[in-house]
Amino acid sequence: MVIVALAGAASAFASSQTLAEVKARGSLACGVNEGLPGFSFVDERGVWSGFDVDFCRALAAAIFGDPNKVKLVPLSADARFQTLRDGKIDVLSRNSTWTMGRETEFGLTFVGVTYYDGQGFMVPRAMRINSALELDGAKVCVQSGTTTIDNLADFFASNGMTLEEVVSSSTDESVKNYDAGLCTVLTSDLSQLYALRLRLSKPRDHIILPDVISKEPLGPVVRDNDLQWINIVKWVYFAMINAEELGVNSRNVSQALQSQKPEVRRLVGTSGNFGEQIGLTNAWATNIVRAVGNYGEIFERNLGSKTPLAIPRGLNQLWNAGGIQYAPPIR
Ligand SMILES: N[C@@H](CCC(=O)N[C@@H](CS)C(=O)NCC(=O)O)C(=O)O
Repeated sequence: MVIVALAGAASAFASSQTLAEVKARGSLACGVNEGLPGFSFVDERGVWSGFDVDFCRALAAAIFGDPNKVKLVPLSADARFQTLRDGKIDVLSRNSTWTMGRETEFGLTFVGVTYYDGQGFMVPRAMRINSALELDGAKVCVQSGTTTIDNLADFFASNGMTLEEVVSSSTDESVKNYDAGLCTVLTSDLSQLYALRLRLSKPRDHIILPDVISKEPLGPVVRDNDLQWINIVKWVYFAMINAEELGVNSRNVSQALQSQKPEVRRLVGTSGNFGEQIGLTNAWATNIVRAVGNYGEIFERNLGSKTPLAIPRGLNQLWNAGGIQYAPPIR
């Protein structure tokens, strides 16, 4: 019995390490992309914005009640997982695809899919190509350390086509190479193709082919050895989805505190103590929504129809509105 009790105490201690460190430091260290409009982008005044950046802010809001208590750490595709493994960041929120190998090889875990994406191709309109199956022999610009480069090889091999890869280690370089005509095709996650097209000298001269050659479930990543931290990051994402589903947003969240609806009360913490059970306060979800909004607001602000990217919600619509974004209930 004594042994069991000690083992329980030891694991409770081990499981709370990351949260304790973040609180002691007074800020969250969140790994993000070095520069991808819509997802993670710093402007000339040094202000960061984007879908992945807002996730970092949501997590800071849940922990500290303050979305600004976050240090954003820009990371290349090559460096991101090792940096997380090494403990230099608390969470990675950087357009990263959930794959089995990334979890097993690095001892990491993806907490959910905040953005369902897929890989596509961009080509000059003047090529008059309608399908990726017409790309036999093409020179393709692609970035190292990504699922993109592996899918590219698989797609060409499985369709009996050859290609010449022009590999670079940053998006900047890939885009420059493509714009300079060093390759005739640029491949990446579709969401990124929309963003990267805006950086070309003549965006209108380029089209995105209709083919989607892979599944790219993108989401936040943490180390796999801290269950409490895994739960915090996971439920921050679920809270954003549940808030949208329940109609709770940044404008009406104060009224939601008066709501008598049981599901809304559990979300905003006026009933139950779900926040405290994961090591936060019961205002955790209210603080998220007040600071950055619900999932739909975050999507629209960064990627939606009123932004230069104008990406349709598609698969990222809620499950009850034609998409597959779905969160377990808070109860
Ligand atoms: N989702 C894919 C691709 C992610 C990725 O890093 N894509 C590149 C190509 S656009 C990128 O975002 N690069 C930005 C940078 O390195 O600054 C993955 O997880 O491997």
